Formats: sequence, C-alpha cells, structure tokens
Amino acid sequence: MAGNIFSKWFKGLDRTRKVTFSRLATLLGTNEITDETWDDLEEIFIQSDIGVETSEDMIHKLQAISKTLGYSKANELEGTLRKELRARLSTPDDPLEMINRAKPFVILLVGVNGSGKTTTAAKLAKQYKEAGKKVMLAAADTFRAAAIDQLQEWGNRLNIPVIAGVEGGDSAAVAYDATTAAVARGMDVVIIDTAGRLQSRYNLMEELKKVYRVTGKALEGAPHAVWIVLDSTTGQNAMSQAKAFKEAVKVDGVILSKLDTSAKGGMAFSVADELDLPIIYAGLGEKPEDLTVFDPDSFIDGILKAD
Ligand SMILES: Nc1nc2c(ncn2[C@@H]2O[C@H](COP(=O)(O)OP(=O)(O)OP(=O)(O)O)[C@@H](O)[C@H]2O)c(=O)[nH]1
Ligand SMILES: [Mg+2]
Repeated sequence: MAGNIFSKWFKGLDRTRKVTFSRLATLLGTNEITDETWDDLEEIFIQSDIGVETSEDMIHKLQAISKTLGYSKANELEGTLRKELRARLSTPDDPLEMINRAKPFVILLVGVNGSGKTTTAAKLAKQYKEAGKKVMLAAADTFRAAAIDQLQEWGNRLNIPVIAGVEGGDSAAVAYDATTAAVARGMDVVIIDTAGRLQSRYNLMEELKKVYRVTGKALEGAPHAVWIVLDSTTGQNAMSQAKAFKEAVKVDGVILSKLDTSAKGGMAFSVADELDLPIIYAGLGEKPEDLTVFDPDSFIDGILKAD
C-alpha cells in the first residue's frame, strides 16, 4: 500500500493507538506469562472498547494457542495476538464496484443524532462523482430546516443535484421522489440522508422502516445498501444502537466515523463479531478524501505499529 495512504491511517488512528493499544507493547515485553498477564491483557482489551464478549473470546483463543505452542514469554504472544485481531475484521467489497450492481444504486444512510450521516453523504457523493458517476443526494432529514440546508449547501458546492422536502414533511416521500427522479434522470447513484434518531424512540424507528419500504416501492430492490454511520468516539455504546437499527431495517454495513478524534477505535473488532456486519468505510478526518474504504491490514498496522 502506498506510503501516503498508510500515513493517513496511522495519523487517523493516533489516539486509539496512543491511548490504549500502545499499552500492549509494554505488556508484551519480555515478562513470563502469568495469570496477571491475562488479566492485564483483558483489561487493555476492554479499555480499548473491544467489548466484553469479544475480549473474553480473544483471551480464550490466545490461552489455548499459547498452551498448545508452549509459550512462556509474553512477547511470544505478539504474532498470535495480531492474527487474532486481524481475523476479526473483514475486507469489504469494493464500494466502487458495488455501486455498479444496480442503476441507480440507492444507498440509505442511517444512525443516531450527530453520528456523521450528512457529512458522510456529501463525502460519498463527491467520491462517486469523481469516479465518473452521476450522483444524486436526497435530504430525507425533514426534522430541521437546517439539515435540509446543510445538504443543499454541499450539493451546490459539489455541483450535485439534491432532492429535498420541506421542514416537517414526510421523509419517506422525499426518498420516494428522489429514487423516482433518479430513475427518470438516468442517475447512477442516489444517496439518501436521513434524520438522526435514537434507537429507543419507537415512532422514529417506525418512520425509518417506512422510508425503507417506500424506497422499495419507487424502485424494486432499493435501497440496495443500508449503511449505518457509527460514531467511533462512542465506543461500545454504538453497538447497542446498531443492534436496534438492524432490527428495524436490513442494515448491510457500517461506516465508522470520527476515528481521528476517537481513542475507542477498538470497537471495530466487535462490529464484525457482535453485529455480523462489514465495515465499509472509515472516517479518518474531516476532509472528503479522509473517508476511506476500510482496510483491515492498515487498521491493524495503524493501531499496533510503534510510533
Ligand atoms: N473529525 C471527524 N469529524 C467528523 C467525521 N465525520 C463527521 N464528522 C463531524 O461530525 C459532526 C456531525 O456530522 P453530521 O454529518 O452533521 O452528523 P449527522 O449524523 O448528519 O447529524 P444529525 O443529522 O444531527 O443526526 C460534523 O461536525 C462533522 O464534521 C470524521 O470522520 N472525523
Ligand atoms: Mg444530518
């Protein structure tokens, strides 16, 4: 991988690496493996937001392997640990290839308030446009006039058409209109931004189900991808959010935002394990080009490499 791309991962994962994972290096010094080693290891995992379930599973695997291979020194664990972490991340399908699977390919972005949906919608739109696609944005967040303005501003700046409703309007209708318009206008990709909603708010989750359903009425098979934007600074809290969204609509993948401001990037390891979803993109900064297709190897290097 090109050095400059890796440096983006390395920098984007600065906090996760420095605050939590760097402690692994100290632990995996040259000490003998004792009960304390396992306790400390588990503590580091949990503090890294890897999640209790995934942490325990990792510890059991590492213990079994070190027993089989007769490890006695903690530093012997390093390679195995790396492999175990890597095994918990999957390589996503290439999104630029994925969006060719339907025309238009309709993407629905969902998530709780402030997770990064609207800015992610704009960043994706820009990237797909630069890849030569005809892109349309849909402002289906009709709760706040400001939300509609925010996306429209992005559309103006990027010269991308935005279909928007009115404040207080029906968000499902916006999704329907945008999808229908995209078909009529021969668009390649439609990105639907939705309002942030707490997973515990029944009515809002029902509304999301309606957006999903109605999009399918505008175009059979749509939405072709539902991506949940998870704010990585919220760590394990994002996991219960994602579970609730999965129960409401068919979520296909995760966009892990704000890794650059998070020390809790370890949550990435429980996304695959506990949610059974691939991470498609990672937000490594605020610039459009900082939204990067998730690369498991760069992620592992980014959190484990010495500074
Ligand atoms: N540093 C950093 N900031 C991000 C990233 N993604 C989003 N943000 C910031 O997070 C804030 C919220 O982003 P929005 O896109 O408005 O979030 P939203 O999910 O649309 O919010 P609601 O519509 O209110 O639910 C903005 O200030 C973004 O610039 C990222 O990957 N890194
Ligand atoms: Mg928004």
